[in-house]
Amino acid sequence: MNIRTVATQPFSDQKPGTSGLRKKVPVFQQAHYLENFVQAIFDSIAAPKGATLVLGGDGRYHNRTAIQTILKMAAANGFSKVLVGRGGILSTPAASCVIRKHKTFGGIILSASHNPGGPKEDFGIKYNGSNGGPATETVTEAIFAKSKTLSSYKILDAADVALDTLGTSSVGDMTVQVIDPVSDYAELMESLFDFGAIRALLQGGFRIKFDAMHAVNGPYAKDILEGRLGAAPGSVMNAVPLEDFGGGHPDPNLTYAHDLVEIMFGADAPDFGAASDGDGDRNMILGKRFFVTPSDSLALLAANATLAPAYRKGLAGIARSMPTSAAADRVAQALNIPCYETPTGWKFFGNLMDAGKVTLCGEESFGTGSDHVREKDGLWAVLFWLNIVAVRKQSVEDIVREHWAKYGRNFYSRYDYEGLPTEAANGVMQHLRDSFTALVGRSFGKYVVQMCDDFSYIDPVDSSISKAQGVRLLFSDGSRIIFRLSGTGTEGATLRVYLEAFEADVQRHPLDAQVALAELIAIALQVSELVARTGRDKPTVIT
Ligand code: G16
Repeated sequence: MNIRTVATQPFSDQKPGTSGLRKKVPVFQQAHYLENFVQAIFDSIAAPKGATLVLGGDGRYHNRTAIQTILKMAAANGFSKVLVGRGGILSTPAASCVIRKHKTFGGIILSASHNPGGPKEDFGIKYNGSNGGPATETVTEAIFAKSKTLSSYKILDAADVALDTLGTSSVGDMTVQVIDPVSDYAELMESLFDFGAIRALLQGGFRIKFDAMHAVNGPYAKDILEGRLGAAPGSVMNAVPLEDFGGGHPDPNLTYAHDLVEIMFGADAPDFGAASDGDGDRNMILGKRFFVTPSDSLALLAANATLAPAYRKGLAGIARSMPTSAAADRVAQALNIPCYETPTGWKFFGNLMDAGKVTLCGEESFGTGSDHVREKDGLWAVLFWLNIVAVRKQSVEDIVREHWAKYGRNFYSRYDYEGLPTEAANGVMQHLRDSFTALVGRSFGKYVVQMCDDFSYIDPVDSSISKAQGVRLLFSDGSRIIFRLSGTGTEGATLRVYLEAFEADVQRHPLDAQVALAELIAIALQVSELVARTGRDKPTVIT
């Protein structure tokens, strides 16, 4: 066994973003780049000798190469066992499930989530701790600090491991166990939802379409939806994970999941449609010619939670990220349970779930999940919806409309300006911060600015403080405009503008969110000087 200590120059650009380190593939292909970051992880987490690690990714380009490197480094760094998904595949929620079920020390997930894949596209890596959730701020900071000062890393000279057959092999003294990436996760889903009721729904002619977008959830959806639940063959489309996601952008929204959107808004639309992203943690829910916003989806799941076996006893609380609409807050109020508002990023929910303060969490960015794992979970959300539909025996649209009639409707939309020059995007944010004093009290037609701030959060569990999490303009009628820079892009900057207006009486209001939000959109553009400062007169994506 030959452990080599290889000299590395430190890298200064390995700061993990909202969800791990994400860069273009050629950046990761630089000599020692991946190795430097992996060593920084191993040095920061201080795993005891003999610890077990989980390893897998969304199957994108560079996944297999990176897995071989990480296995050899894990062996050189004293791990005794690594559980790897067959073919190097593990969806993000499945990795979280495996870490928890097998009580491992932690896991490494290789993914750039919803970003495109391929030789010139994105790759990513993140560390999840023993609770199955993304590394906390403290661990993330430690990894970044290490990555800037390392002078060497440890790696074992060994042959590559066969990843495509189940079973065990060795890398030096370390055991590598290739596991079925789906089975632990599928069993967990069966324990949460009423599979009998969903099966009966599907047998009764309820037609579904799930777009796996040639990403990681294909095998999971095939096994669970078509296999265990008996959905018609072909209900799962784009089911084979491809290294470049078939050239698509594996982000389940109305723009990028256009194949599915065409089907669901077409003449022969199925009753239910859904999609998930590159690593399987995001979801989009559609009814027949009907889109459910992620914010509404969270509120709906919370309001109907007791219809699913796992949540029959009710919810401890709900958490949503700050830009997510307040629809869930209204449900929490009705249920008399707490609702927490956190910064964007799933890691903020982990503490709340570990402390038993919340059961359901959700984000406007197509992420919903619960304390069954510590990641958001795309297929889980789909099964939850199917469980609710199976019990209520109503269409998705009817369920949502009844919800609005009861709780009122939070009209919601997000405008994304992708690939902006970083300086221009920062300029918009700074201009807004400089305008706070002038804005407070100002009227724009019926909208009066009541408060402006840059959101900051004190974690109720560990008291850590996260500052500058997004500029908020709060209006006296509860409407909101939020400006925030994305933490997941790899090219330039992405500026997101989130718009929300509450309407208690849905009968009185136009049904189209863009119509309902037109005035707020105009205000957002006016106060931010976005068009002049960025040269963009249109967003790249509207959801
Ligand atoms: C990641 C985090 C999410 C967060 C999202 C925000 O998602 O896991 O919790 O909502 O980033 O993205 P942005 O900073 O671009 O608005 P994912 O699916 O990329 O892991």
